[in-house]
Amino acid sequence: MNKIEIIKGDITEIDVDAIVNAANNWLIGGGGVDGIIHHKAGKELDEACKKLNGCPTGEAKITPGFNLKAKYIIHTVAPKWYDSKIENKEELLKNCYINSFSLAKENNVKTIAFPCLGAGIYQVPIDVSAKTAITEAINNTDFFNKIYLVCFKAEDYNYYLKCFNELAK
Ligand code: AR6
Repeated sequence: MNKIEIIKGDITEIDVDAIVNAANNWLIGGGGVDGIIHHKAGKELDEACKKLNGCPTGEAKITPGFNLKAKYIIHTVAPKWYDSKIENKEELLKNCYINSFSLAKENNVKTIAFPCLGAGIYQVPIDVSAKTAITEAINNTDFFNKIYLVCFKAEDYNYYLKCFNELAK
């Protein structure tokens, strides 16, 4: 289990093969972690994203990392938790992790960092976020050398740690 690390901080500062972005369906840089990633990666990322024809919720697309330390950015779109029209939100969130991991494997990514997908503007509850992220990370430890689950807020970090200690027993 030491291949999984819960850390507190800014995902754009981490030295990994790929970071995952909590993007929107249009892959147009928005707010939150997406905004910081687009800002730091530079204009070339905006251009690369325009060519991808968006990304359906739960799926994932890949670009270079451009000015970031990471070689790749994997863009995935979490479900809007507040949207009552979406019925299978938990499955869609799980698919974000499954499809991001699978795209990472196809590109021989060995170290990867995830933010708490959906847990900001899209309002995924922190318990659902932690359980999904940690379960899917545990399911993928064979291929990867390191999986970082990066929490920006102290309260999220504390919750993730608690959940990790329970699930990784
Ligand atoms: N490093 C790591 N995590 C961060 C950082 C950072 N630098 N900044 C924020 N977070 P959010 P979502 C955390 O809102 O909920 C955008 O506008 C944050 O504390 O970035 O999936 C997109 O374009 C939270 O835990 O993404 C979409 O429209 C987590 O990242 C929409 O927001 C995710 O919060 C996606 O919403």
